[in-house]
Amino acid sequence: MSREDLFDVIRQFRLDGTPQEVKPLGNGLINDTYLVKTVEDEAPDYVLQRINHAIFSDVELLQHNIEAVTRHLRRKLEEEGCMDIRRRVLQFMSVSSSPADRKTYHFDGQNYWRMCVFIPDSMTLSEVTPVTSYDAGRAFGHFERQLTDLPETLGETIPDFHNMELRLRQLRDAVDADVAGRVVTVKEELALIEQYADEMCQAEHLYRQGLLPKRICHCDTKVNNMLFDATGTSVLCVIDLDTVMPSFVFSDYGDFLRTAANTVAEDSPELERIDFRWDIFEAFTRGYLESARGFLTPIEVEHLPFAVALFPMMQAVRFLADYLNGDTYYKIQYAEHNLVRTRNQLRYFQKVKASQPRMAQLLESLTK
Ligand code: GN1
Ligand code: MG
Repeated sequence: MSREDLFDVIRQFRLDGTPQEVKPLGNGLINDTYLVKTVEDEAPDYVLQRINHAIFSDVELLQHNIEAVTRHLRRKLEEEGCMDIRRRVLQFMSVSSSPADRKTYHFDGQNYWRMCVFIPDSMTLSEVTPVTSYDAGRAFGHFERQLTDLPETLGETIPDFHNMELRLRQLRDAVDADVAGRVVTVKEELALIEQYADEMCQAEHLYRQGLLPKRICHCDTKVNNMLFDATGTSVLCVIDLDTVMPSFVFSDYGDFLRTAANTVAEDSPELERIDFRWDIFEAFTRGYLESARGFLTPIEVEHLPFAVALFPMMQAVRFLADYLNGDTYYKIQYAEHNLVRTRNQLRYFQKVKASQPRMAQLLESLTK
């Protein structure tokens, strides 16, 4: 995308200030993100995103969800008398062509785009300490709690996003089709996945029995999806709201620990270095329960150790399916990237499994 093309897109939005410079921002696996700097000191800078339309096929619904959530969070901050609202919740810009319905995305004939205010004096973390992990737990729990009384109904921006039964079906379909001829090379990984397949579908079973609720969750709770203040010590706001939708709370609790409590990055090939960080788990759990225990049901709490195992397994299933499908979903940097990611997640899953009894003990002591 040339600079001129990007400026054409930027001009479609109603902004304060004069856009001056555009440069890539962040390292998400899904959307393309840019920082747009404005000339004036008093005008905000902005974040421009090309929405991955292949993944988020219903952009109307996507932006409906995001607007409903940010509006609700802003209202709560106002009620609390918050003095720093512009740094505590994302604000999406409307396009100039539709002053009446305040549409917050632009379609250029090929791509969908949106812009939000860049939050100044903030930073993202790529790793956590027990201290920041405790803060993150509190913040994600708080985020869920704030949304328990959201007046609007949200749709699923990716239908059945964290439905393990569906993810397993997609993997099995990928095995049957074997379009990239890679199935012969991943027999061991497939066997391990199948060994745990039934156990990993517990949430869907409980849901069908009416024992587990769906709530509004973030569904992509990596630590880099939250902004910390400039000192990196306290959470300002939760970002990347594309996957905010009804799900099981396991999504937020389990997916955070999937990345944060792994001693290495999700795509590290150094399997022997992979371990489960108990200190991170404990700190995050304390923080999360502090915010969330008021609304969680006993069944939800009891299944939190299940959630810690579910997410690396689900991610392994998703990475492996993509590998078998010829790498059409996740951005990759080299041919075996998705396979390396799969093996990493499976090894981490085994480490998590070994710690589950101890997790149950901690939860019991924290919720007594
Ligand atoms: C994707 O957008 P990003 O990179 O934060 C993915 C998550 C995966 C993650 C794995 C919409 O998240 O579900 O857990 O990659 N998001 C979507 O790194 O599929
Ligand atoms: Mg992200």
